[in-house]
Amino acid sequence: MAMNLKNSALLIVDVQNDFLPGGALAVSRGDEVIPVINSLQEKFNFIVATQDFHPSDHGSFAANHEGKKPGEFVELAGLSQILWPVHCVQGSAGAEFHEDLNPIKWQAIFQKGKNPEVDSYSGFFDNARREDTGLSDFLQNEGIMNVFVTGLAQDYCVKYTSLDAISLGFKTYLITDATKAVNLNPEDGDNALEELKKAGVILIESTAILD
Ligand code: VGL
Ligand code: ZN
Repeated sequence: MAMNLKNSALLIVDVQNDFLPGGALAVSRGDEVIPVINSLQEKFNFIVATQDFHPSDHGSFAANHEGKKPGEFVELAGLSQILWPVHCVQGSAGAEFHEDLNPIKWQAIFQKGKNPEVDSYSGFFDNARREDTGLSDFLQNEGIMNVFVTGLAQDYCVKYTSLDAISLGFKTYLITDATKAVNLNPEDGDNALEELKKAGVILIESTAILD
């Protein structure tokens, strides 16, 4: 029996070329989420995508800190910041959504990570929670109460988007076969799922919606 998707939004997090195989910050088998997300899109009337969209001088890039390599840490916006390879630079092909992902029904795209002084994993707020992208108001104004999260990466942007969605009062589902982890440490993806479950995020498989 398929779920009731009234007042529900599908959230597609960062399904961009740089997070897919061959990209600058590739999630292994990240491309496997695309057909699942496209099938899910047929079931939702309300769909929003997020896009990691950095200026080239972004403080999360190791290349912008002399002598630092990806995986090392610096302080950024008063927070401990892991450094990444240069990725999702505004105007680059790596920042574009994968061409197989169907954008036809998207109501909006929320971009994040545009301020060089702070990173932004969640689609709702930057990591220091200083700025709001407007996604929460956008969903609330449309009467959205349930949020179904998909995309990349499970242990970063998907995780923090889901945690913020819960904290903002949305009933929050993570569709586990529509997300993949970058797994800098091999357990990161599994740990993220545990943390999300504890926070109240409901883990489901796409079949709960598609069948
Ligand atoms: C992401 C690392 C850096 C993500 C974005 O989309 O999960 N991860 N920027
Ligand atoms: Zn980023």
